[in-house]
Amino acid sequence: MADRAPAFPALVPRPLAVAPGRGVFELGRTARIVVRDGEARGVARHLAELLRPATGFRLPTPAGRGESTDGDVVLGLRQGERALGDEGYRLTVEPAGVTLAARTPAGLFRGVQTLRQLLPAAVDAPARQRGPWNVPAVTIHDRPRFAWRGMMLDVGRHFFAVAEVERLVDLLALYKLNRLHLHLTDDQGWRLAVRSRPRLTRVGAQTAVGGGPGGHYTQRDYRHIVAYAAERFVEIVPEIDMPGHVNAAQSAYGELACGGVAPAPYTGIEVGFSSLCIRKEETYGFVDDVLGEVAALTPGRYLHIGGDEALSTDLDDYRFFVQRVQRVVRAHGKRMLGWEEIARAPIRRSTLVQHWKEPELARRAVAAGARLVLSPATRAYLDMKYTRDSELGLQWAGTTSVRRAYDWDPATLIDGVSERDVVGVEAALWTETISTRAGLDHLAFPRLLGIAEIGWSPAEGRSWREYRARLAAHGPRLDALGVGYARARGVAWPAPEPRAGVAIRPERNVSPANRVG
Ligand code: TNX
Repeated sequence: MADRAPAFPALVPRPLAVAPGRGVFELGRTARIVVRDGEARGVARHLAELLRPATGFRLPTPAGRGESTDGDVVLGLRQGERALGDEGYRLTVEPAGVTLAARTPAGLFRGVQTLRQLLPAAVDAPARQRGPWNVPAVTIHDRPRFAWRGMMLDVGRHFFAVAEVERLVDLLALYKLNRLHLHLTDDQGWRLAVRSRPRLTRVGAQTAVGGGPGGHYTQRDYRHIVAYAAERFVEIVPEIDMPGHVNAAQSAYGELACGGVAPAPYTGIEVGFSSLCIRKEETYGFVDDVLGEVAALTPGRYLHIGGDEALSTDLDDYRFFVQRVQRVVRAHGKRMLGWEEIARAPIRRSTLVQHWKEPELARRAVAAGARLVLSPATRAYLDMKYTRDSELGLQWAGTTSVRRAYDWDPATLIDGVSERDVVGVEAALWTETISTRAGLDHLAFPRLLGIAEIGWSPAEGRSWREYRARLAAHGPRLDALGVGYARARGVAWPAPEPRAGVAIRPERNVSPANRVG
């Protein structure tokens, strides 16, 4: 895939190695998705479900040692192939059939996304489309550069319903992202039910930025999101932001404030004014109850304790708090993760630190032996405006074009921080200025694709010139999926095509989301 080559294959993220073959595979009406190992059955079913609506094919998923025949897609696990790693795969497309091999179901799942992206974009439409469903022959070897490839969604400032979150999980999966960090609590709202402290949501969830109605996830809702994500090999990372950003919690339980008086709900967008009462023992009963329930609900390995912008917490108190909470997280069997400010406190080597602004704090974390998740606000904050005249978004870290979100490298971002200090990258979508799917789509897409590629693809060979041609080819796919991405300048987006067989009047092809941007 040299710079001058056409954007084939238009895969995002760019795979490690692509070798074009001879001829074309056509996915036909009688194709089957044959599974060689029971463990891979779920992935085969998932692939069939992805392809059925647009193709209209049955795509049965027979298990067992069954022979495959011409025209089938075959999924198999090869535990022995160490070179494929935990998420890598090898995809072979020949005129006679498709073979996908990986060491793990997760690897097969990542490979399925590649096959999906090799098919015409219309395969991602929700209703029957005209074929043919051709894939040029190719062999792809692939594995990720970083283990942590995430996105954060702030459901505290504005609440996003379960269906919206799960739709986002589907989109993360398409681009091989594997973490969804949910910022569940902030000054403006507490969004997860906690059985031992029912007022957190009964009172603390009723507000949002701008005074909207708020909302929250029941524990059942949250479990549903976790399971939905797990089926797509996405790990949910829950964040309970402390000791700052706690106005909603204190509005429900006044004893969490040093003065013991519950503040009024907050619907503005200032930060840094609230703090838990650090030297009160009750505070730690609260922390233990909340983190205990969140840990029990979360099969993932990490609990994010926030720790950012605790501007009204005294520094010694802050250090004391972080150390104490670190013990609570461990006692509940999880690894702690926090925003970069936690590097001001003594932290364990196993703690992860999320860089967003200060290089010095990233260096301090590394000096303590901890590793970093990189979310530089000037690159990976999806809530920054694209340009000065963007309607949505903030601007405190500058404007972030599609190019700027793409054109950086984790190994050279921060002096004194090298590749081995970095577990990966995470895009962050704060929601002060958005409350709808359309707003989310507009800010996240297409910039999220760039972050996904930075997390997955090797640095060598990545260039904006080559990437933007591949990115353009994702416009029709995002259109087919109903994603209202920003058709930002600098990318030669193909004209949106009316969907064959769906409707004649163009208005009916355009979801409300597409009208933004
Ligand atoms: C900073 S980044 C914050 C958030 C805001 C965001 C807006 C970080 C850890 N804290 O509270 O929502 O800026 O871009």
